[in-house]
Amino acid sequence: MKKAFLFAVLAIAAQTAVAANVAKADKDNDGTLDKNEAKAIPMVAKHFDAIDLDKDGTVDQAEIDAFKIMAADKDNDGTLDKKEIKHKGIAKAFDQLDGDKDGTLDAKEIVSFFQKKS
Ligand SMILES: [Ca+2]
Ligand SMILES: [Ca+2]
Ligand SMILES: [Ca+2]
Ligand SMILES: [Ca+2]
Repeated sequence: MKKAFLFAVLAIAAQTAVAANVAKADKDNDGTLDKNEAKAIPMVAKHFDAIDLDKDGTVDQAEIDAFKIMAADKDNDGTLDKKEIKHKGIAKAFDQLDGDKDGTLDAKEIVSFFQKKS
């Protein structure tokens, strides 16, 4: 029990840290980071084009969260199958998120998970 609790706390702390970074870097407070604003977060600046899934030239929190989840793509095929997903909320919502019912989640399907939440 104790261990599970600690993991939950750590997970929340990690999420809050990035959320705070995005808010801080978002100089014009429009809820997204453009390339200039993203320079404040090296991880985001480095992977900007990969993170910007809808190619609107800005990245938002949901896109950044989805990008981090995609790091679990062990076989690098660009999608996550049920075995690769470690995120409990996504694993639970897998069938709803899998819009094209191909049995895997791509970054766009994962982004919708975070967009629904916020
Ligand atoms: Ca902005
Ligand atoms: Ca975008
Ligand atoms: Ca995969
Ligand atoms: Ca799918």
